[in-house]
Amino acid sequence: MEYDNKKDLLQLLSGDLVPSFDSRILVVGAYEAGKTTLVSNLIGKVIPIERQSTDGIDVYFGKLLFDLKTQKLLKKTMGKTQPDIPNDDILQKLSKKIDEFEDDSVTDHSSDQDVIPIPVLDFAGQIVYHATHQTFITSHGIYLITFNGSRDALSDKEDERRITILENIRLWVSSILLYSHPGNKDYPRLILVATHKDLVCQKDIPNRRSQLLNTLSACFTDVNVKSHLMLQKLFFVNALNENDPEMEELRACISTTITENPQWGQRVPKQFLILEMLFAALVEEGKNIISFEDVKKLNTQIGVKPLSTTELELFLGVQNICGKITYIDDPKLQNYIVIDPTCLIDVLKSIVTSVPIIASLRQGRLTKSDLSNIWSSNKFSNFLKHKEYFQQLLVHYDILSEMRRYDRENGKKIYVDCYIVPCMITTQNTTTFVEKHLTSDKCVGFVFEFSASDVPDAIPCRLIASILSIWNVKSYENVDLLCYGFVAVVLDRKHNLVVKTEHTIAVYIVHKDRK
Ligand SMILES: Nc1nc2c(ncn2[C@@H]2O[C@H](COP(=O)(O)OP(=O)(O)OP(=O)(O)O)[C@@H](O)[C@H]2O)c(=O)[nH]1
Ligand SMILES: [Mg+2]
Repeated sequence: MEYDNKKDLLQLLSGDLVPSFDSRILVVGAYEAGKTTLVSNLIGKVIPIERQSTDGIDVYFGKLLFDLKTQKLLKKTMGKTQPDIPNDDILQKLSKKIDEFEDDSVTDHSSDQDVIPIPVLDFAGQIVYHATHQTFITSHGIYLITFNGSRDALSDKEDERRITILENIRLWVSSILLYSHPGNKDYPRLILVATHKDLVCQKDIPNRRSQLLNTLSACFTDVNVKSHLMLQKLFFVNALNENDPEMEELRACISTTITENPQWGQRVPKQFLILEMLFAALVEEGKNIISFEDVKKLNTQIGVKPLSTTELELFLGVQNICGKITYIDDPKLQNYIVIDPTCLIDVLKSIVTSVPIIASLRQGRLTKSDLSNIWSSNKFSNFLKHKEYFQQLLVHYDILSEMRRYDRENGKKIYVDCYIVPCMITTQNTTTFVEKHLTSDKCVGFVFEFSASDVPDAIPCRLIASILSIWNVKSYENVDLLCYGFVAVVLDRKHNLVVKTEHTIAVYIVHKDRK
């Protein structure tokens, strides 16, 4: 099978190739750091005056335009037409478009094709979304790690979890490098952007900038991290001011970084580009999920030689790695493809926004019927149509943990009507369990420390999800020991398993009365 795949790939790559210009900008950082304001300024959109917290993720697809001739980002995007994909005859027109594209040399295009749309993803700073952000992290992205530069990076807490600005930056750096699996020593590129320059006295700005840079340089000393992180310069902007010269410098820096990406201008099979554009056209029409069977049908209508099924799977796999679609090669999930990347966030949003109605969610519990109820509202009816798929997808990403329980007698699976949602747990452990039972004469434990970085949020959630899928939560002093960063489960009559996640991950096996 592997041999066949390789052969298919080689054959595919010797065929009709066209250059692909693909990049994305991801703006991350703590809650209220100024991400949305920065993005509006970057893309030339009206800068919001009224503060509105970002809910989930805002994706401005194609809003930032890159001019291939000047190799620069265009400042104002208003008035410039987006490459427009017509609804009728989509296939024919797309394939014609690709033909034209292929005939031109890279530097000599006719007007409209000079401009490549670059998606800008504006992430929500709230903790609850961190667990899903991993699905958007790709190795060919440019990340703007944003923070409020007017505050003290070492001591000012800027987050619901009350961690410092520096700790928040460290968390983002480690998550990005962990999830993007960098195959290249420079990419992804991480650029640090401090906002709120206007709140610092003019004469103190140079001092403040070098102070921040020193703090950051002292924090990131690992060579493998430093090669991705731009530490020689700190952009310090007033994100509210569209004429801030440093905004222009930031734009220029992003332009250069885009072209330095080894994948920029890489040649790909023509069919890949046609199918990709076709997906984009379907998203514009409001579709966010399609079946594998439908993709197969589309593939036969692209006007050029269709891809074989293996090649099609390869294409979908590549698109998934790039974060453009969700295609999971798992028997329970492979029949559908989510073509709109914001869809997963909307699924999570559907759960998050239900907290006031479903109180048990604060303890991380959600019944299957509650989930169906949430999705029966008009807003989320699309998820109800593909209920099985989306439930499985949430389980796959460890957002939902399925409790797998089996009958002792016949080994058959028992139906459990409840999911656990680890990332939603907010209750704190107020019991005396830790003092009384996590003591050296009753337990053995080991602690995982992550060298060079902190523990990304999704890892403890994943660990807790898999533990809960197997064992039952321990009840102690009439309280379930399932709290934020702390869970205890019953292994057998004498033993409990405890997991504590703070800056490290600690796992303990606790005996009822002795070691
Ligand atoms: N004075 C000043 N205010 C800023 C600057 N950047 C952002 N703000 C303000 O800070 C507040 C938060 O900005 P947002 O852009 O919404 O922050 P965010 O990071 O997108 O917040 P979330 O989406 O909730 O995580 C808003 O009231 C902005 O007007 C800046 O450079 N200077
Ligand atoms: Mg925002």
